[in-house]
Amino acid sequence: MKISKAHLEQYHKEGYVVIPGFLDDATLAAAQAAVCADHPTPEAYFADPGRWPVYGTTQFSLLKFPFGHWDTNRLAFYPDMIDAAARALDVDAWGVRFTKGELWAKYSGAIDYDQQFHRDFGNHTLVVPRADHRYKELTTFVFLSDVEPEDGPTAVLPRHLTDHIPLGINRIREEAGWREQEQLATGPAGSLLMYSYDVFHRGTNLVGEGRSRFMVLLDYRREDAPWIARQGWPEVGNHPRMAEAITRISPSDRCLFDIPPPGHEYWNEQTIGDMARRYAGIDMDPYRAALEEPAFSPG
Ligand SMILES: O=C(O)CCC(=O)C(=O)O
Repeated sequence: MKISKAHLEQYHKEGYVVIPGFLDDATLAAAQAAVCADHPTPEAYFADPGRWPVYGTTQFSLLKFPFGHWDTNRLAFYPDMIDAAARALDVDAWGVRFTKGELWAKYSGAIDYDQQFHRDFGNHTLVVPRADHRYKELTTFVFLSDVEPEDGPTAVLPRHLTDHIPLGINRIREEAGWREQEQLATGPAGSLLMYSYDVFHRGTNLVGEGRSRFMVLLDYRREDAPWIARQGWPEVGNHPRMAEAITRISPSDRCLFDIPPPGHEYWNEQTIGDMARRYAGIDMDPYRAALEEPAFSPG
């Protein structure tokens, strides 16, 4: 589902928005089935939590992109996601960059998932957000399971409560009564949470028996804000799932990883031919066509 103007306005005004029904049913079902390539199903986990000790050693029980299955990886390129990112960041689709992907599973009782309120920019950039919202980063959480209050929803402080706190500060003390004012990002599987990296939020604990939460977290920035980064994509360049993604996605989606668009001077007969050798099955025709038509410009 394309996000609406009202969703975008809420994202800009309060720094976050939850959009129920964002994923279409088929994409959601395929992604839910694919999660077990990387994490145990709730049935498998709760049948024998001791078999999965990693979930008891850290609350960051997540896998970084690329994940173990195309059906979770492809969420990063879901057309309505790229549309949402482009509109939130005020660029066209060719101008969006992908900065982080995480597939995060949480199971109640494994560990305490409670967090302090923080703004994400602390480990997303070495500089600070701008108060006029230029060069924003967009964080998204794609809900692959229903998230009710007892399922550890992300808790957010709407921007109007915290805008007076200088943007050099990325943690706030708990005793100030913030928890009474937090909003819980709940929603059914298929929902999307969007928030900005200057918004205070925190992870909450899963309470109750046998609860679990599965999320895909995808972050995006504008092409002209290279100081925002979480993952260096070449580092996973030899991962077979990365090669699969680069092969399958469109030229504009490849720009998400800073691969030059068709028509860029990087492309010549040699680089086009050797890309086809590196990525068996990749369609390099758009790059070849742009060689023959130098006036081509993306978008
Ligand atoms: O998992 C969540 O709901 C929030 C996590 C978070 O904010 C973080 O780890 O920085």
